[in-house]
Amino acid sequence: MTSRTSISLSALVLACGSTPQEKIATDSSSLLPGMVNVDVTSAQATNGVLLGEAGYLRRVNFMSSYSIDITEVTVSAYKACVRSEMCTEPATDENCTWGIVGQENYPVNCVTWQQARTYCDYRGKWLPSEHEWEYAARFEDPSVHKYPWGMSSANYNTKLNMAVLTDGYQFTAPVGSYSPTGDSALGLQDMAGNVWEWTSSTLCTDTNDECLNCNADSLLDGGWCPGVDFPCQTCGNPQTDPLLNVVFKGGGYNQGMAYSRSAFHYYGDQTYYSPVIGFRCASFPEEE
Ligand SMILES: [Ca+2]
Ligand SMILES: [Ca+2]
Repeated sequence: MTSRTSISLSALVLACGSTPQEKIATDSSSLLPGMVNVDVTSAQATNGVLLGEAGYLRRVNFMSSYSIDITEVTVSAYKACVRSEMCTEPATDENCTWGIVGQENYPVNCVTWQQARTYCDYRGKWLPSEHEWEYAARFEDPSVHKYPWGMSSANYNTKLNMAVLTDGYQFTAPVGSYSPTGDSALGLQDMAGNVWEWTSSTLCTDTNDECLNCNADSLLDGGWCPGVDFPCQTCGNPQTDPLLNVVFKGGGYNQGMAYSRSAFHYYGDQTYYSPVIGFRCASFPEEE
């Protein structure tokens, strides 16, 4: 049996044909504070971790630890990418945060999936897969983390920005406004509520059994790339099919608690954007 831990990161990078580490090396600003390491040692020791919920459980193996942004990507952070001319400006419809004075520390929203991907690429990172996002939100035992902070929805209006009038914000809130009360076990902020967050994952439906059964062995056979859950071709390739649905996670400011469960996901095609959707990025962990 192949040892997952014996596969070096450099081998993975070669297999994926992309070199996020090289970008990190040439862009010191990507070594920003504000990421946490998601250690997968325990998940590997127990043959993976169950993510999802009843009826939608998936056993997931991660081949390497990774890091993930503590906050949603802010308007201010996104601005640097626009200035570099690598990113394009978000839309400016009603309730979009781009260009609004005083909202630099709000999550950038009204960006398409491709705009989110481009920003993460600019930072030498990647858009997390659904599994990377969900494991980070529910770490380390998903069975006790229905929400990022645990199982209870008590005092929810102090833990996330959602559709209630008593939580202080009708639309988006500055990132971290509900910290530390609503933080995940890893200290991640706004993993429930505020804006939904794009992931790299394509939508796998119940009618697509082959895709749902794309388990750890398939992943090993097909290689593993950061930010990719299912290398199965049956899931489709969003790069070549712009109408393929991709997944976003965590619920938004206009939804209720049911949508903010860490296992829940919704989806849109690559051209979709909304004031209720933003994103955060993942990367390789910083070297010790
Ligand atoms: Ca609210
Ligand atoms: Ca969020």
